[in-house]
Amino acid sequence: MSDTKKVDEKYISEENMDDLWNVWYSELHDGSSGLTLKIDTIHESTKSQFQRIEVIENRDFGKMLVLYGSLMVADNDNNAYNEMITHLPLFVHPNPGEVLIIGGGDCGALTEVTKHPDIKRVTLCEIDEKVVEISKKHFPDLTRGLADPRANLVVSDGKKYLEDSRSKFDLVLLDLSDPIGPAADLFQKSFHQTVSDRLNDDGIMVAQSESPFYNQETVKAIYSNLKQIFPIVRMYTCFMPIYPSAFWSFAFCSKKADPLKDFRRDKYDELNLALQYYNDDVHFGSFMQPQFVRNLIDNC
Ligand code: SPD
Repeated sequence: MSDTKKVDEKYISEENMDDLWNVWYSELHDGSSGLTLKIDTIHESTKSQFQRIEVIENRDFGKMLVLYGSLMVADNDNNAYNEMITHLPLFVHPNPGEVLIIGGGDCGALTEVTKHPDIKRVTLCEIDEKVVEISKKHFPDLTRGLADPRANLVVSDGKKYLEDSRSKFDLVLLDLSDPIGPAADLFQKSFHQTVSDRLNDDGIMVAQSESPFYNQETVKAIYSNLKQIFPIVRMYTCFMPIYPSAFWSFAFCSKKADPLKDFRRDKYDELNLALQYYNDDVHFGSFMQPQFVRNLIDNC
């Protein structure tokens, strides 16, 4: 007599098919640790002339932009980075009129800059047009600033753009991906010197400077180079859960203004911006570093 076994109905019932979705994003930070997120939806998976581009969605972080397998920005985790790279120097520079952003194709930093009414022009120089195009489609809040009449989008290699340009800027923001791939040259000393040459006498440059936990050799090299170019170089940090170690750094580099002495409280109070991360306490607190970070940058 044959013995017929019933196959588990859980796996053949159509209404349960969604529960079987089990697709994960894993980003390794140093080859043995990293961040893993369950993907609810894959919105884009494509390749530009420069890199792979993905837009994926996770329950906690919302839509996320991934370039070459590295998380760049998320609907629910972008305020810290975008507000800190922009508002902090904008509330230090005495009169920021001309702002240049190199990289930043998701346009989050550009949109923050446009919240300052005194800015005359904000130029975004992004090498990969497809990043801007995909960001416009999936991140309408981040890209809102592109519609501002003061926004000027240039699709070009940032290095070439600055080398060919005779323009001078008050503030240059290096809103770069990582020191690999299309942005690698923009982390080098020769490029930082080019930026310094294009800054006005009271100019400020802010560069994203990676994780002080995972990228220690990179951090040391960046700060050692910057200190040879700018009279004032200070690290500040923020909390960014989607980036390696959730602890991210920026190099504040200035020809004159000191972020700890020249905070424009009057302008900060006047604008009274509705922000999520940056405020007057965070302005000062973000320059206070734990000892292991001081050890990296103090004597380099
Ligand atoms: N490993 C990810 C580092 C990303 C830093 N910059 C992101 C730029 C987004 N505008």
